[in-house]
This record gives sequence, C-alpha cells and structure tokens, in this order.
Amino acid sequence: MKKSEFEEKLKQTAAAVKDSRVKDAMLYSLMAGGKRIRPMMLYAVTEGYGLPAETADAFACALEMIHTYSLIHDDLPAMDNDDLRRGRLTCHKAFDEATAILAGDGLLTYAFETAVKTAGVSAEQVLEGVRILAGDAGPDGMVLGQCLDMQESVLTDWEALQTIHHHKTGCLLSAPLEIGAVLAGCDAETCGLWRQIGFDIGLAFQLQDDILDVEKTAAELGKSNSDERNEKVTGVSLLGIEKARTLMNQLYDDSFAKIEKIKGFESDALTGLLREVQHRNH
Ligand code: GRG
Repeated sequence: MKKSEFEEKLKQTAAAVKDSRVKDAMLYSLMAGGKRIRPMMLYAVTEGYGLPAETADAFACALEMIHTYSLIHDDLPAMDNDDLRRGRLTCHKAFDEATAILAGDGLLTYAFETAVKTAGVSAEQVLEGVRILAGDAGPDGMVLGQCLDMQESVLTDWEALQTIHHHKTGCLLSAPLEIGAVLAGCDAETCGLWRQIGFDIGLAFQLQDDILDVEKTAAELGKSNSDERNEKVTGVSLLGIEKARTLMNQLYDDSFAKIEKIKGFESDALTGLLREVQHRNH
C-alpha cells in the first residue's frame, strides 16, 4: 500500500461525514500529512500474511483517526498548549478550542463507525479488532498514558517513564500489528507476540522522538519542540542521548529479528517500513 493511496481512502472515508464546521476541523487535521505510520504498519502485516489491502482499509483509517484525535487534544491549551503540528497551525489555533475538542471527539467515534465496516473477514475477527483498538486507545491504554504524563509526581525514574511510554505511545503502535494478526487469523500466541513487538517498537519510536526533539528545530520537525520548553523529563534527559540512541537501535534491531522469525509471514514490507522509521529525521 502506498501512503498516497491510503491518504485518498482516508479522505474519501472522512468526506462521507455530514458537512459542518466540525467536519472541516476533522479534515483539516486528518489531511495535514502526518507520517501515517500506524496504518502503514497494519497494511504491511496484512500484506505479509497475503491478505488483500481492502481487508485492512477500515482499521487503517480508524487508526489514523484515533491518532489524529489524540494529537488535536494533546495540543490544546489544557494539555501541551502547542501552536504548530504537522507543519501548520494546530486545530484549536486554526479553528477554536471548542471546535478542536469536537473534532477530536468526532474522529474518535467515527473511527469505530469506520472500523466495523471491515469486509472480507469474520464478524468475530472484526469484533476482536475493535476490542484491541478500544483497549489500546482508552483508559487502560493511550488515555492512561496521557493521564500519567500529566501527573509529574508519577515520573520518578526510567521505569516510571517506560510505563508512560508503554501506554501513551506503545499502545497505538502495538494495535496495528496485533489487529493485522487478528485479521490474518493468527492464533492467540502469535497475536500476543505481535503485541509485544509493537510495544518494543513503541518504546524505540518514543526514544527517537525525544532524541529528535533535542536535535532538530521546530521547522524541521513540523511541530513545536515543547519538551524542553515544558522542562519535560524524557528518555534523553534520564539516560543521556548516546544511551538513549543505543537502546533505541537495539529495540528496533531485536524487533526486526523477531519479525523475521514469525512463521508464514513475509516480512520484507514491514521491516522495510520500520527501517525507514528507524532512520527518519522528523
Ligand atoms: C489526548 C488521549 C490523548 C492522548 C495524547 C499522541 C499523544 C497522546 C500525545 C502527543 C505527544 C506525543 C509525543 C505522543 C507520543 C506519541 C507520538 C510520538 C506521537 C507522534 O506520532 P507521529 O510521529 O506523528 O506518528 P505524525 O504527525 O507523523 O502522525
């Protein structure tokens, strides 16, 4: 699946919503050109198991909608208070706070309305995919991670920071791998293995984000590098940049080795995608 093809599907899916100011805000943030890593990971898993791309379309759109909702809400004044995201004004700056809150709500709920339209697999598989997505996005997943991240007293050491990353970043990077395995009909053990690989990639991805935050300018990142401004404790501030980089590369490389060993899975598309992610510069 090419990123541009996916973006066309995403646009068409969101275009079906009734015209309104909230729809404009949803589309503004959704079509602002993120890396689309989560949907691309899902397509790479289903492709590696030989499924047609259409099987993954609905969950791919749903993942990107939930991710975009989280960014819109994270940028609000009550949370990170950022002005710049994906190279343009954040949703509440381009519209207003109330509309940005609604755009996030709209994307979160429309994601599930979209996901249940998955065709080509059993209803049980779709239901299991929805369960995973809701669990990873919700109060035991990303929402918990965001909540912990906002309570500074929680962050005592590297262990505590890993717990935050696991939920805030890891859950939504694990979901595409596990959902892909579910759509492909994998057994519970294999689905669990994919889930664990997703968490390792999530930690690597977050360490990389922290490294880029100190090494790149806001213009290069297309978003505010707010960690330093907000005096945030990060993997880089706790481990030092070289240790953080070594751990990040080790997590990626160990994940590639695990992926290549999974039976019945053609790994090239996924490892190729993840190697690009590993060497990204924004
Ligand atoms: C508001 C419930 C709620 C959660 C917010 C996503 C998030 C949780 C906060 C954003 C800040 C942050 C650093 C989160 C960690 C995950 C992460 C690195 C998100 C950025 O994802 P990318 O790099 O973004 O895939 P693009 O713009 O490329 O899609």
